[in-house]
Amino acid sequence: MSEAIVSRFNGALFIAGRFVEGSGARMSVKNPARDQVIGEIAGATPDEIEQAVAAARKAFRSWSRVPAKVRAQALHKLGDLIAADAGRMAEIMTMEQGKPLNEAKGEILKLAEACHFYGEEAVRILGEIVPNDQNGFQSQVVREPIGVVGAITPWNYPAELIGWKLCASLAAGCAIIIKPAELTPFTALAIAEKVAEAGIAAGVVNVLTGKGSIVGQALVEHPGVDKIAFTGSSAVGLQIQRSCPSIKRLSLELGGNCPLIITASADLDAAVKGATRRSFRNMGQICIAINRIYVARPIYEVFLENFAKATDALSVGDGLLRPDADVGSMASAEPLAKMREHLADALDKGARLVAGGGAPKGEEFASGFFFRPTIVADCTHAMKVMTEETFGPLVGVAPFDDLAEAVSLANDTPYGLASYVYARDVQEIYRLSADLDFGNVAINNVDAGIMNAPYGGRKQSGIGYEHGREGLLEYFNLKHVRLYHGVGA
Ligand code: TXE
Repeated sequence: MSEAIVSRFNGALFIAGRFVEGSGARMSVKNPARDQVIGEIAGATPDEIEQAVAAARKAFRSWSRVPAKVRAQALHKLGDLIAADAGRMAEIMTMEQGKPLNEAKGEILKLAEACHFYGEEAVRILGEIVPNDQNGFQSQVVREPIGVVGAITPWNYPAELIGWKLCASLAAGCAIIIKPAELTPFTALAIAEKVAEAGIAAGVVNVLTGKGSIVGQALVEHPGVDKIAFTGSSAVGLQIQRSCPSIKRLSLELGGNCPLIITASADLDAAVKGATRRSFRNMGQICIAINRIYVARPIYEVFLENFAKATDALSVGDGLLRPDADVGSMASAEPLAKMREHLADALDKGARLVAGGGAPKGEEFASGFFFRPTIVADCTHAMKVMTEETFGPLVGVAPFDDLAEAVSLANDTPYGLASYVYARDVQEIYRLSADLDFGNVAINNVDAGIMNAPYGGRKQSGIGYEHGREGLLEYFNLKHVRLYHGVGA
């Protein structure tokens, strides 16, 4: 059954409201848990890219004039359709990405939530009347949709990372061309199918599959694309920023290397629970995953012991066969190789292995990209695990002696996306929330990104915001209208 649900998307592009068969070179798509080919995509050709841009430009002219209430209704309908089909869409995601089915379903439901959130926000886009410099004048500041958005997305959250861009575009009155990651194109095409079912006008949403360096880059360079909304590696983000041939709005949601600080006042059980969840969920393939943990020296060993126990208890499994597994397969061979390299580097430089360290044993794990969630202790910043984005189920732990040292270690990174704290002392909490140089600080919880608050990084972690009202405002231009009405002049 599973094969059939992706094979109908084989070679498909979604242009001007229709699925069309792509004429470009084919690339196969694999189920990483079994290293098995499940389908193929067509790399969009220059001609097909032109067709999508033309369709989006045409659709933008009318969609931007559709009343906000009608756009909101479309978003709510889309959210309902996605939620109603969450089981099947999750299966598609698990097949191409490797995360356990229940987790994939949770992600699809989050996509539906984003539709409803931006459906509500769509009707609350207000302008401003600003105080003016002379009598008889009025200054209106109005928000107008940017135009055509190119959304370039990665494979770790194949639905949500499209969803934030798609929903904000729809709410704002923009048209969008989505270029999903090569590893996870079918989730994107399944979303396009829901867009069509929701009756959203042709061309408002388009999906082009293919290589980032060709199709993604073509969108970056195309004069008909007004904004690029990108999530992915810092290296590609920088490449996009540098290679944009004309002035274009950019939002870049890039990599992270996220610290967790656990002070001596922390609730240790809560800290262990939070650390286990946020280090290993989605096999650590999250830009806001906890990568490194600094623990107050008096509780260092007891934390390590409990953290190792909780980590060893995590279940690993083929996400289709074991929907409720804690973690599944990594998405491909590359992130697994990078994770192994970071582990070997840490061990070579004197780190102590306290949990995991290898692939699980058994038939189920014979051909996928599985690895047991792994903890290394006594780490230093000479080790890659503490300074680079591992993007895998590996976390480094180190002790600290005072809060200033913990802050300085936590901030010692080119990234600035998310940081975490467990502490009960109120002064420690205030000080850490002020001193951590990250766009998100989660204290006594590990949910750094929620739908109604802005989410974005500093330094090499990117520019711009997603989520919340700020995430929507990124899809508008401001226009100042200065009006002379003569009254009171
Ligand atoms: O990302 P890429 P990948 C990090 C993480 C991971 C690494 C590589 O460290 O191991 O990035 O992952 C498209 N012009 N993150 O390879 O290469 C590409 O096709 C335009 C962090 O998936 O950045 C895909 O659609 N587009 C991150 C998208 O960019 C280009 C999430 C992302 O690809 C392009 C994922 C180009 N020249 C990975 N080259 C996070 N912040 O969550 C590639 N692409």
